[in-house]
This record gives sequence, C-alpha cells and structure tokens, in this order.
Amino acid sequence: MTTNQHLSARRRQANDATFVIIKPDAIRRGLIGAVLSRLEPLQLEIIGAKVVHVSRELAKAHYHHLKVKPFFNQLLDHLQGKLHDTPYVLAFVLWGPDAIARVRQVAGATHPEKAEPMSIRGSFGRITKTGLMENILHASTDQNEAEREIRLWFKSEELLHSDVLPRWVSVQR
Ligand code: IDP
Ligand code: MG
Repeated sequence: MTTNQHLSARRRQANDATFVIIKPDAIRRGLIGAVLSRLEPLQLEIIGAKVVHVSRELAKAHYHHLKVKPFFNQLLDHLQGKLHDTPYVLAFVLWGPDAIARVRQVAGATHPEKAEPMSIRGSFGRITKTGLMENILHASTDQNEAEREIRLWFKSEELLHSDVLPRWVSVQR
C-alpha cells in the first residue's frame, strides 16, 4: 500500500456524512447565514447542497418515525414551509471527522428551551403558542438515519466524491 492509499483508507475510517436541513422558520427569519456560520468552524466539507421544494410525500418519508405523534401534521406543514410562507428548504450533506455527532452538538437539543444556550437551537430556536418547535435545523442523529436521509433527499450524482462515502451512497438508484 502506498502512503496515499494509507491516508485515504484512514480518511474513510474517520469520516462520516451527515444530513442537514435549514428549516423554513430559519429561512423566513433570515438566519441562513447565521446557521452556516455556526457550522462552518467544524470544517466539514459540503459535499451536497440544494434548494428543495418539499412535497407532502417527502415530508412524510423524512419524519416517518413520528407519524403517531399528535404534532405530525403540523410538523409536515412546517417542513413544507406552509407555516412560514417559505416554499423551500436548504438541504446539505456535510462530510468529515465525526460529522454526525459534531453537527448534532452544535445544533443543540430538539427543544429550543432545553438546548444549550450557545448551540444553534439554543441561540435562535423558539416555541410558538401553538406548540410548534421552530428549532431552525434538522441534523441526522446516527449513521443509520444519515444513510436513510441522504438516500431520500439526494441522488448519488448530486454528491461530490461519493467514492469516499460508504458504499450505500454510490450504489443507490
Ligand atoms: P430532532 O430534530 O432533534 O432530531 P426528533 O425527535 O427527531 O428531533 O423530532 C423531529 C422534529 O419534530 C423536531 O426537530 C421538532 O421540529 C419536532 N418535534 C419533536 N418533538 C416535538 C414535540 O414534542 N412537540 C412539537 N414538535 C416536536
Ligand atoms: Mg431526529
């Protein structure tokens, strides 16, 4: 094995890909730049980025694990931008060392009032009177979720250097 092959093998082991959405509440409030500037110091690579008009089907598939919850329909409306008059979200795949856990840490806890104050959700998130969590962004929680979400939202040809990602990205579709 050459030194370069050794290095790329180590990169493969140490890095993971995570999926992030800047939600409609953040877009409506002009917080795209603020969110990205909190993520940028992690020095992850943006290997996928796009504007997505979220269909009901995509919203349902994304949040399928919450379909029994009383707030499910509101959650779908939220992701579709219906509650903020914002007909799109920004979706990203970020790649790098320990990306999933580090992005979750910077994002903060789900409930904005319980999130660490310096986190993105702790800094900018809020709960509305109707119980809507305007928590600014979505970020994958673990490798299985990241895999499922990246497959759901991105085609492999929309991702940069998918050869360094796990095999599931390059074989999809
Ligand atoms: P996460 O976004 O931190 O991963 P999940 O439990 O996966 O949290 O929930 C997905 C989204 O559903 C949350 O980001 C939030 O928008 C919404 N949500 C979760 N729990 C509640 C709740 O108790 N009330 C209202 N909305 C909720
Ligand atoms: Mg989640």
